[in-house]
Amino acid sequence: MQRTTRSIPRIHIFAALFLASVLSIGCSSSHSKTGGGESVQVILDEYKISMPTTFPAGQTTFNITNTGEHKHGFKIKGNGIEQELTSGLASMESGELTATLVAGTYEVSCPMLGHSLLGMHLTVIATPR
Ligand SMILES: [Cu+2]
Repeated sequence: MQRTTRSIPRIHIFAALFLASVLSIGCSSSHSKTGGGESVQVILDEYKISMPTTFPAGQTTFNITNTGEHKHGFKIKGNGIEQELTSGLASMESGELTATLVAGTYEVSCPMLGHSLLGMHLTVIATPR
């Protein structure tokens, strides 16, 4: 019988790290201050966007991860601002979008065709500092 050395596939390590970060979102504040602004975690899935619905106005970096199986994107619109990820995120891919938000209400959605209608849209509020 042949002896084989079994190594843990890299993907499992990434999955474990990712799960750990998702779990930590659940039990701690999901936005935190970094350098110049606030960072907000966003999870995209079929067909919903999970993120805090209120966060402080100002420079905001959205750290976006697609945990779904399909390609998803991220768009934020409101108060004269309209920004979106330059490309969609494949399954388990992450991206970052930084926007300077004045206090007010914004519409967040997935720009992929039909996804907003399937539930990938959300109203969020940037609160005055
Ligand atoms: Cu989508």
